Amino acid sequence: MEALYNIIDVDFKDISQYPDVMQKIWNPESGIDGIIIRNVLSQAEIDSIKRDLHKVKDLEIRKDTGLITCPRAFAEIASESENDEKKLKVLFQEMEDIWSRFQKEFEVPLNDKFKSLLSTITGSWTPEVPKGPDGVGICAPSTFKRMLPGAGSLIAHCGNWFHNMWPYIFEHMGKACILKGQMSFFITIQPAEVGGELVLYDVQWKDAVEKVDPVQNVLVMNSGQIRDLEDPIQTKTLRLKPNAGDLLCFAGGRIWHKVSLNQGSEDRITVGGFLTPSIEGNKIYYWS
Ligand SMILES: O=C(O)CCC(=O)C(=O)O
Ligand SMILES: [Fe+2]
Repeated sequence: MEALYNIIDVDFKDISQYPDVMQKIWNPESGIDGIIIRNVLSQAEIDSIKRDLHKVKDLEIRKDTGLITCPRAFAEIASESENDEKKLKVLFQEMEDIWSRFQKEFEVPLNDKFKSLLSTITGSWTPEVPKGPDGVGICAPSTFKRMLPGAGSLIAHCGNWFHNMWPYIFEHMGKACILKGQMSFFITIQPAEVGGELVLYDVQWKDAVEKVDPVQNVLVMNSGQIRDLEDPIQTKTLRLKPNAGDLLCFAGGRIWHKVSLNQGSEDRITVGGFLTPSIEGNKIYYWS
């Protein structure tokens, strides 16, 4: 049976075979939907990151009963800014300060790491972190997500679906980058022992742009049909579960996806964000 999506699986030492794979993932016609790059972090680096995470506990934001982000991610900035430019600037400025603290607290230089990792696969695009309005502050280059045992999961969504949810902040982002078709990237720091899989559905943004309601995993197809994503008869899935130290990039803007419940006894921990090409076509912004 043909695989639902084409996700390249490669060890970091062989990454030179895919110098512009991000440009391909971005292009829905290329036939490539994602890449798992194995072993971008060593066990020693993972252990070090896990240790250092304890130093930034005060920057954790609890999103719901099962999900903690650190530091605050884009969605929180969007809701806290209350569509006010002054508040947005304050939040982005605060993020710049938070990130200089991150650089100090983490022995592994997370931002440099992502920048250099991404630049091996982005071809002519140079990775860069987006700035706030009028160049004030920065977006977080990446954030940690902690999904708690027995409670952590993500409902079905795709990146494009978020753009209408927070029109104000995305209007700002849209001045610098092409939002539609944004991509997702993350390194797994600690996979769930059981569950906690990234589940890609066989439905894309071109097929469906609406859910019956925000919390149920049920889509209203463009044809008007209702599609239950949890019903295996109606919906095929591709389930991915990278190991600790693996980087995954995928077309999360256009592919509907979820994270299944963490059924293990420890946290599922990842660090990552989104990727959007600049309007001029020479950069790729990474942010979370
Ligand atoms: O943590 C994950 O597996 C995926 C998170 C997500 O939804 C994304 O990266 O777009
Ligand atoms: Fe996502």
